[in-house]
Amino acid sequence: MEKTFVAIKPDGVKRGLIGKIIQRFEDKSYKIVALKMMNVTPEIAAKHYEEHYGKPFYDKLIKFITMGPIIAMVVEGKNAIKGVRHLVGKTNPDEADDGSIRANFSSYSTTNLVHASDSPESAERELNLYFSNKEICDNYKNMFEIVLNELGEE
Ligand code: FUP
Repeated sequence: MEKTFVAIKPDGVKRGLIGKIIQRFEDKSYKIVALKMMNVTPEIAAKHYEEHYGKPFYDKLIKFITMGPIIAMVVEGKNAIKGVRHLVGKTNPDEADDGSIRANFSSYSTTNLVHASDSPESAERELNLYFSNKEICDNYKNMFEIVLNELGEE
């Protein structure tokens, strides 16, 4: 099963949307295998967003992600990296698919609620930036897996 890194950004936490956002991933069959609330330090923020260093929106992005706690998560499931990105929607909520989290809950590219890894390489890097191996609890099956196992599917 594929693992991806997801964060509910400070706007999602402050707006009381933690439960609603997590529900979207669970509804779709994905399994939460690690979860914590934390403040992002400037050092972690710089590592997380190093690909954007020097871009016009970089300073605001770092200010925003460090301005209050986030919910950091590892989400697991079949094709989870692509699937979670699809549920989250495009960076600019005005261009995000109807029904996606960003389309439903935001109108701004800066305060777009959720981060989700965009490739297997990013998932690996971001997961290791925010979590240690012992914080990953993937030793349980959710209901989707239990039913699929009964059918003989992985
Ligand atoms: P995404 O993968 O959809 O989170 O988007 P990017 O990695 O391209 O951008 C990371 C974050 O930078 C976005 F979530 C918000 C911020 N950003 C802006 O504020 N303005 C932009 O034009 C692009 C990105």
